[in-house]
Amino acid sequence: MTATSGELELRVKLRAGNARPGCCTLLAITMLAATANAQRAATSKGEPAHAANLAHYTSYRTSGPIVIDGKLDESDWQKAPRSQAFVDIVTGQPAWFDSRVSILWDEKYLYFGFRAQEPDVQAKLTAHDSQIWEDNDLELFIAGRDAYYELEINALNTVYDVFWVWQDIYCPGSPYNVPEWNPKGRKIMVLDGVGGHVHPRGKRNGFIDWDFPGLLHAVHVDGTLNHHGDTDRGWTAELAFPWEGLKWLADGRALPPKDGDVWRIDSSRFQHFGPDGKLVENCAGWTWNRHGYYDSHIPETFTFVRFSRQSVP
Ligand SMILES: [Ca+2]
Ligand SMILES: [Ca+2]
Repeated sequence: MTATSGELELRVKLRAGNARPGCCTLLAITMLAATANAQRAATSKGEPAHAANLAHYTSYRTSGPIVIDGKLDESDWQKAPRSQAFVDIVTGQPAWFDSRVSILWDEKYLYFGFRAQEPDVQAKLTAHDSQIWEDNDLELFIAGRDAYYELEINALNTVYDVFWVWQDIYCPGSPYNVPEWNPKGRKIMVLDGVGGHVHPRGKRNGFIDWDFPGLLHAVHVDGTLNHHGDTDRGWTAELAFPWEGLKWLADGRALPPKDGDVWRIDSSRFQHFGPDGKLVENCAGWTWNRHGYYDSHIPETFTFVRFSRQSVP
């Protein structure tokens, strides 16, 4: 993949001309329209993208320390609710391997713990911010009102992370009119959708050169990495995000959250190899909720994660 004019080409064919001029005073209307358009688009295809069909998850506080070593052997991880098994991103049909996520938190961190069944754990990419989707990976998205964060990780513990800002929020008075989110001279991607789907809100700037401050991450392989002659059980990933790094997505919510605060979060997995170990023609995408399109970047389909101040029951 070559970089031109500071922008990376995307793995998908981008469609031009879909951006709308932004205006902060019309933001609420814009958001409602975007949501309504997304729902209409989904309805016209019979897709369950509306909120009533999305998962709700309760994230509890930890009762003890979480050691970021990739192993989910802390009692809090053992007791924490697990998501439903990820399903096909387009159809909602069951995936051929089991993948689940749990989310915990404490005063300093937001924690993710992934469990991925996998009989042949493999990965090749080792450079930070390389194209992790070319390996089998686990992914997460955390959405705010006008921006969202994306992370991908492979079984070598290599991370790709990007902070995406919707272009329509760049206007006078916007909190994103600051040097940190000025795309000029930055290594960015511009995306209006993935896999032929175009989001009604239009384009967003992806700051690939932004790295989540203070992120801790580790993986554990339950089996042998890149050894095809045996049968593995899978791999787990464990991540800790300092709350401070989520300030751009808080939209006035407290960090750490107050009891009952709700955030929109997604988790997913992309899988290049079938149950027979052979390369599949089209990389499978499995998500917490069905998206209806082969597009991870649809915040309206993200799970409702409610934060509880209770310890894990
Ligand atoms: Ca651990
Ligand atoms: Ca990055």
